Amino acid sequence: MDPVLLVVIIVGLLLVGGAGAFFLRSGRDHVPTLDPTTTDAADKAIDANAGPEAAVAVETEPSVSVEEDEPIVEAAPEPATFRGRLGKARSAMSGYLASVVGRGDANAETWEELEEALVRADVGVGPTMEILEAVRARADADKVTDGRAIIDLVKAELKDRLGGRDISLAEGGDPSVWLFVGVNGVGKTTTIGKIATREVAEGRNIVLAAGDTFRAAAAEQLTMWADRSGASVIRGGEGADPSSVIFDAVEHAAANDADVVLADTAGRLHTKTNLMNELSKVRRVAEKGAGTVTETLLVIDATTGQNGLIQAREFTQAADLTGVVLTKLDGSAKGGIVVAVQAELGIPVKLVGLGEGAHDLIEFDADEFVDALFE
Ligand SMILES: Nc1nc2c(ncn2[C@@H]2O[C@H](COP(=O)(O)OP(=O)(O)O)[C@@H](O)[C@H]2O)c(=O)[nH]1
Ligand SMILES: [Mg+2]
Repeated sequence: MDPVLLVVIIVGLLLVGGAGAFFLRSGRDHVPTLDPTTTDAADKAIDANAGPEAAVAVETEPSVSVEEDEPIVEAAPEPATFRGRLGKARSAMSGYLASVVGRGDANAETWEELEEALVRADVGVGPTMEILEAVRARADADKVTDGRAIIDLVKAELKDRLGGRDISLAEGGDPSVWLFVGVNGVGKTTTIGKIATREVAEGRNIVLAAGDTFRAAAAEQLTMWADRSGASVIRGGEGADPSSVIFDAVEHAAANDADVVLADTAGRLHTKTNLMNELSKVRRVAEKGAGTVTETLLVIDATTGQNGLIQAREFTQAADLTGVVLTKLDGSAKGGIVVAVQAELGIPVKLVGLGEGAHDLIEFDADEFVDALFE
């Protein structure tokens, strides 16, 4: 081969390869990472393995550094909506609903299909029967026979049952303390991070309490969220008494005029008595000083469906719950669990997690939720 041609080919290949590598690299550099190991803040914590006097580390400075010559432009986050994130739940029901609509006038199969649709969405057998009974009565009274109109009655019934609750997060302490409880992995720490992001953006002074002292990684994860949101975090060492960490966080909040302490807890559920003792101790100690516990929120993972309800019953008996945060509704075909949770527990679903990002948390709006589920 002509040596000149060979050189041209080699130079060409090098140029193409170099450009490719450059784009890959710069692309990667702009991807925000959620990996807790990337924060060095965790290393600054003082390890303390004991009692109420346990030393705690205070993190207030975000450890993010931005290089001047290469500004990081983060795209504005797409706000999470029910409509955008409930695709799985919607498709679990859509076949049955289409069949009901396609039939026109209702017959016995219509009611069976509606039942199947609601049970598939994890509304629960009991609530499904109650809802359909009410809808049947309404349809009879109003002489409604068309399938689509009956679906509208189902939607109206669901909205009635789910709506009209106070979903605000109560305050009134100085500081207020919001406790987050629930079994391991449901999304407590992530939810705290999301709420911190929202509250700090509204100009509020927020303190996170790393009350899950069972695993070192839990405090690191919370510290990462504190860094990202601009909240401060109080943490103890691995195995420290959770109550003492929360106590210290309340003290820190009071001394710094903070508005709210968001308290993380471990999701251990050895026995019911154990859980009850632990939660009542946390609450007592949190209120020992200037703080008042104004919310105790149970976090439930929507993908566990009816199993989440079993956990919920345990926690309802162990603590005075004020609300539920239902997480991972984005990845769940079981959106109807909202109905089951409210019917069974009688406490409102206040917030819903629709993803892993900082902005993927929305207030529970019954009308929007039902419309998104049936669209
Ligand atoms: N898709 C999705 N994932 C979530 C949501 N909330 C939490 N997660 C993920 O669930 C996992 C466990 O969350 P974590 O907050 O550590 O749970 P904790 O053990 O209760 O504190 C993590 O991978 C989170 O990113 C949500 O609303 N949607
Ligand atoms: Mg956690």
